Amino acid sequence: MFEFAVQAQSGRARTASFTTPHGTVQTPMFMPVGTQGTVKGLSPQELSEIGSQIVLANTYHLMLRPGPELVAAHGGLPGFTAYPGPFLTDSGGFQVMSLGHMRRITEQGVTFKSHLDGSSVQLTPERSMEVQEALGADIIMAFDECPPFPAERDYIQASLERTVRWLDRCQAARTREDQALFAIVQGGIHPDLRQQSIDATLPYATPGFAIGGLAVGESKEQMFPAVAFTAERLPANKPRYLMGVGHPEDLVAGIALGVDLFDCVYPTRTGRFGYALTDDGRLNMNSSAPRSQLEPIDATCDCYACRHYTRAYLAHLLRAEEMLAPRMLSLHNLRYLHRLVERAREAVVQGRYGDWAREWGERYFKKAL
Ligand code: PRF
Ligand code: ZN
Repeated sequence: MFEFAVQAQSGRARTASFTTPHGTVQTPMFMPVGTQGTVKGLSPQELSEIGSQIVLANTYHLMLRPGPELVAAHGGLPGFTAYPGPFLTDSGGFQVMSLGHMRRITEQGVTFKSHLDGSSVQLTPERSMEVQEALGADIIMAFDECPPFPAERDYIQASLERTVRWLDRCQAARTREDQALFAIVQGGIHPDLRQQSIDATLPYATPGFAIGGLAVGESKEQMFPAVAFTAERLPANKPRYLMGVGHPEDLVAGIALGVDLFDCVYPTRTGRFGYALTDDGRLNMNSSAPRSQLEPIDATCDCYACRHYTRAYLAHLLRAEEMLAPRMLSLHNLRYLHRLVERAREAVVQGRYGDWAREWGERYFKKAL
């Protein structure tokens, strides 16, 4: 269980399989975000059809509503949601910081006011493990703190040290053997702080490691060196998960640096807003051009929307505010990212990842509109 088997390598990029109780994940992989136990607008059947292999859900939201006991009464997330594959749950700290108000961080944990009813809630490493065990995902995340950007260096250091103490408490508190606990490396964009976080985190020898604390407002020129620095210091025989990153160009660049897993609301959120991802860049379906275009979003895409609908029809649905539009654009965008990682895996197997990535980037950034 939780075996990570690297099949091929091309530069620092690699392709591997990660075995969990609910199925094997072929990496590199993009995880759709199903915060509330649903990828917005899409059924589990649709997710399976487009090649989703693992779905992310959030401890913070599900703990406040409907509560972990109700999910546990369904046998955990697979029974509750009818998505039969693996889940990963995030630990809650990051969502508290972005959604909860009046939060207070102490050594014990985070106290915050619920965004639903304003009630006071405490989340600690122990409570996060308890809730994540009840939710029953195959991969659970350590309870960490992701400082905002920018933050004082001293604060980032104190925070990463606390995150390591919280990891220690997470490992002591958990009771299930059938869930993989992933540790999260912090340290902002400072190489020495990243190093400190890595040095303190690696001894926990968790079955996977996440790169946290990035994509929080820093520039890409600041983010990627930190990804590169961290990824190359993480063990080669464990999956590396870059949290909250998922624009197409970030997947292509992250994979080149040895990242295996990604998640982001981007494909579904931008889809709901009327944007479609393609090899030629992001298409604005709200603009006037698509209204008369009789071709699919992407003639090479095998998603339901591209096999059945013209751009003109989808643009019409969007303008009429029909709910099929955000559904179909979410479906297409997720399929686009799944095909992107499929192509990346293929390029790795062929030993030409660098060339493939360059060719992909040249076209993606050429931009028609
Ligand atoms: N920690 C956790 N979840 C996260 C992050 C983090 O640092 C990020 C950073 N972009 C996204 N989601 N626990
Ligand atoms: Zn499509």
